[in-house]
Amino acid sequence: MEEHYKPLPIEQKVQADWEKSGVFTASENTGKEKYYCLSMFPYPSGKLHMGHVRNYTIGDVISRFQRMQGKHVLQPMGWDAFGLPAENAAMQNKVHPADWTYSNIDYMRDQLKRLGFGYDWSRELATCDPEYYRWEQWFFLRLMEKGLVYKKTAPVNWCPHDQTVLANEQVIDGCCWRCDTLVEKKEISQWFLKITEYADELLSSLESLPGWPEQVRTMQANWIGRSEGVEMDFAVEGFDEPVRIYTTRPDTVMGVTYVAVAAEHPVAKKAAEGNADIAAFLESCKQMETSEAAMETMEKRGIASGFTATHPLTGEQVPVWIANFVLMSYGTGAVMSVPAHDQRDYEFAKRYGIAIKEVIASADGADDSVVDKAFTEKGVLKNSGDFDGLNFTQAFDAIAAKLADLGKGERKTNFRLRDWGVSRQRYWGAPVPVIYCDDCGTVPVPDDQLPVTLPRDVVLDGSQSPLAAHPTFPHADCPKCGKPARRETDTFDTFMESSWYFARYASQDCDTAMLDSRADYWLPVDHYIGGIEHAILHLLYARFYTKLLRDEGLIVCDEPFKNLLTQGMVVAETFYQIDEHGHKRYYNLTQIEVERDSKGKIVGAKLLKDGSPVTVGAIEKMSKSKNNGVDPQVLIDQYGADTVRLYTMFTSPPDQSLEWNDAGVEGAFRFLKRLWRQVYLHVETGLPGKGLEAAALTDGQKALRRQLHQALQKVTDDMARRHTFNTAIAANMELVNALNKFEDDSDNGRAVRQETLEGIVLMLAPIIPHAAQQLWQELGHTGDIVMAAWPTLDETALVQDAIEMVVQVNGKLRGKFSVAATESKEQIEALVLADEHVQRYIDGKPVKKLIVVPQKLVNIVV
Ligand code: ANZ
Ligand code: ZN
Repeated sequence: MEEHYKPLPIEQKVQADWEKSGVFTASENTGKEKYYCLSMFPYPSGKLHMGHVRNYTIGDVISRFQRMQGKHVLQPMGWDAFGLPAENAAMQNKVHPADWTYSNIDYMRDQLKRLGFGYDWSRELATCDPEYYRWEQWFFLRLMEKGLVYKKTAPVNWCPHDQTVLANEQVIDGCCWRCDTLVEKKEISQWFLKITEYADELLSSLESLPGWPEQVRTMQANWIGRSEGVEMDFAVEGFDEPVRIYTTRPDTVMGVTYVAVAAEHPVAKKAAEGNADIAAFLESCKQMETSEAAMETMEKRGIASGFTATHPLTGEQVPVWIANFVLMSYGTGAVMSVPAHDQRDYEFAKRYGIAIKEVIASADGADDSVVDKAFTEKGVLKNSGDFDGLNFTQAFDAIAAKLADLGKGERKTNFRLRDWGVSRQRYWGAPVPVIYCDDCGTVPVPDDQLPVTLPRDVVLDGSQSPLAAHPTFPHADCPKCGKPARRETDTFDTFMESSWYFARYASQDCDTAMLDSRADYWLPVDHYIGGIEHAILHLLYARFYTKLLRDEGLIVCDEPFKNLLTQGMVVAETFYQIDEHGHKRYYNLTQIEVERDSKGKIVGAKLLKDGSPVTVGAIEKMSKSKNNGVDPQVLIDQYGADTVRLYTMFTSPPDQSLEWNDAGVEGAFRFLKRLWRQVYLHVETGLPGKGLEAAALTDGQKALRRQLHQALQKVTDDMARRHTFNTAIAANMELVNALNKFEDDSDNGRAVRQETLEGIVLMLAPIIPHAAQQLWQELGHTGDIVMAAWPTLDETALVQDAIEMVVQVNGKLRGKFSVAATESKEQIEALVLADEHVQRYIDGKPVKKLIVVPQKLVNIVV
């Protein structure tokens, strides 16, 4: 055996062995329990960053651990390969998006292999491959047949100078990133998927996911935003149709003092005719941001429409206002306003001098005065005629029934969730497979003409939609009547591809169908690992797609991901100088020299190139913009993959943020060297000839075995249930320390050392698979540790037969004592009192009190 740990040749050799034996190629073996472990696939941006390394190490550790548990494991990998950065790179570097993407994939695939991740590479897929997106197009047409897709106009960011649609990230401070022209909102016709049809199920089946973090389920539930309420009609003079409002508080209906409508509401439009002030107000609402965060904080403004509405229950006339906080896209685009019990309505009423009428009293004597703010709690009705005295639920039911009787309203459930707009006016995406014919209308591309592939020869200059501007792509013959027609030039949102890739891995090579029976074998994914930034959209769309695939009869499961682990961010210090324009200029750790105090904390920094002082900024997520990334490749080259894997798993539990620390990497490397040395010293003197003789174990041997099996018990739980790989590693570090002090070269001693080393190597194999493989063989095993079984717990080793107890006399520590674990309290008392040493301290005085705390201490008071 080599005396020193040399990671690079070992890793190369071990990886070549895996490649040759194909251990990670998964088939559909029905004899064993399957385990599908999946990490979110990367966007092929160029090279791996530390966040990827962490994410994929977690997934690999879980996969390898489950394999050692005897499961039949699938762990695939692929590429989320469509998207805007490829188009930007194409413009900057004059390289085709396809070439850029595929060469990035090649580079990053090598990096993943270099890290030793146990992927089944035979199932690799890239979403920009026509063989992948053809099935997405095919499925879209199935949804179209079912009426689950439709077209409607929706606003986009539009640059009037470049005549192009901009993605949100291409709008910088309201201007076009390319030419700085002020961006406008433009309404264009786009494709939508009816996710709202599944809103109820997407919400209710969250309950079937106990393996998801509570926080993520809450985020999903809030995003779906189910609310139960009532819709009711307020007749408005001069309109044939009454104004229908939506409220979740019908119990407050007697406190309505005005009605408010959105700027896009028909009543608002009509009011603006011939009224310049109202028209100007409506115009100013157009520039408004509609994000929820912006809505919360913006100034509530409005204007009286001049119309009045009739209260459906009292017949009273109330004014109709146009208000910027009422959204046309939610509910009915109109609300009944109850300033006494809604804070927003309250502020609005105060500002514009509108009446406030209190109708809810506190049910539990709390302060319900409406003096400087609304009383928004649910309570008991007052000033509400026949409804007085009812509580919220009673009032809800009574008022809903009354409105229904009068034909003026009904119960209604609403969702905050909107339908999913999937059209993008970009090049690097899957084409929407539709043709427009003047005679036949919107015609789907026939299945046998799929995939509709992207043309390669496009002009990418950012000034127009490349597909629309292509000389031939937009021209197609109508599949129905054969006349010249127009091809759709929108492409799909890239979330479309990432919503079903996990299923396709199961049937990756199937060229006759989107999925085959293998999908049912592998799905659902047993463990899904990825960033918290995907907690809402990606996961929601993937869940939605799963239900769509199920309803199309392609799979049977209802939910795609049984367990979910959301990894924390990788964060690091930032370093900057302020330049002559007052802007922060960030420097990478490699460009500066840091000064640390005795505890290792950074206290100062200067620039390497000129020694000028650098400010140490906040600790932030590693990112390009803060220039605080650490290139994993540099570390892999220097220390090897096992050290990088060990470091990322040891530094913090996977769901918490990992604060980068170079010294920690060095520490991880030193540990591997120590472990190597222990095996080396053991192996060099010849492997033990005999197994251990249990009956003849000494106390020291028993103690080491106990520590080993206690560690095994803990590590198994850490790996399987808690996913705290950091504490699993720490337990093994302690074992290595214990071995360092274990100087027993008897036959039994050597056998115990062999057992301990094997235990450590097996327990760490999921984390440091290359070193583990080599050490496993040095310890005398021939097979591949990838397929080795997880060590079995020896319960008898856990039994402690001698316990160290502390003896105190009058509160002072007077000695330590080794007693048999089976000894009774009385026996211990007798033993202690008979001890010479203790006798000296008792000094012939009568014993007033003697307390035995089992397994810990004996306290004597004299
Ligand atoms: C009267 C009322 C009285 C309300 C009261 C609340 C408290 P969720 O739970 O989110 O569904 N609302 C309805 N449509 C709206 C729209 N298009 N834009 C802005 N606000 C709208 O919220 C429903 C509540 O939000 C409704 O109940 C309505 O105000 C408002 F003491 O009606 B409420
Ligand atoms: Zn036609």
